[in-house]
Amino acid sequence: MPAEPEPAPGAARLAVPATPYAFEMDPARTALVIIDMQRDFLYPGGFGALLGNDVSMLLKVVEPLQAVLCLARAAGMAVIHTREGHRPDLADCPPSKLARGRLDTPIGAEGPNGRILIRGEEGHGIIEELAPVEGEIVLDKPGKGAFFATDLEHILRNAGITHLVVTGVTTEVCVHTTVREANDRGFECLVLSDCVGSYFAEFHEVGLKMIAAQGGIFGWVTPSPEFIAAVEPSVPLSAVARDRSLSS
Ligand code: TIU
Repeated sequence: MPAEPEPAPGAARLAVPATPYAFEMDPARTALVIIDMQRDFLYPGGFGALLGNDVSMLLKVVEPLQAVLCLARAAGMAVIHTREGHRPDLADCPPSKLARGRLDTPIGAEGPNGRILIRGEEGHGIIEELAPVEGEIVLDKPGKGAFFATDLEHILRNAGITHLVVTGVTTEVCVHTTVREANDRGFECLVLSDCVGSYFAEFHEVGLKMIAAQGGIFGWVTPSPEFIAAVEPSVPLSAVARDRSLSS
């Protein structure tokens, strides 16, 4: 395990109030990770809906996440967007995943937003409100965790990233899996409670508790206003204003 890099000269180490205790981070060594904010999970007719879920449950995440993304950009933090999905020939989709749920419209079948969970299709894309901009990483992943069968760890280590602010959907599936994977690799993870969402209110609540329990067994949890209040003072006012106008 490589040693944590020395802080950059003049690096600001911020303390974000969180459960179970303050999350200390340097924005220059922190990435905002946005998990799977794709039409396939948030819109009717996609993979999430075909699994029998009420997709409207996830929409409440969009607005707070937009504010966090805006701030992260202004603060110069690395931004990583992930997308769950597969190659058009399904060569990277395990038969177990394809068969799971005994769906009438399985992964790869035609849906209202194109082929379900297939790269390049309309449904696979990230929703407009959170569209990636130039310079941000878009990471395609075949599994639930963002580290499985991807080059994410390599990308983070090359960029000197040690801390992750994790957002997106769903709390107990792709977010949880990614936080667990990141934690085992030595990354410090802060999950923003109102910027992650689940089709199941109960799983969302318990999923967040699981992360921060036992002294922060997998990481830290806090609502986005706490994160914004802690980071915003370190951002030049002009950068925040410019980014807000770009995102509106
Ligand atoms: N079904 C469900 O809750 N989630 C997924 O299948 N993928 C993600 O969480 N992204």
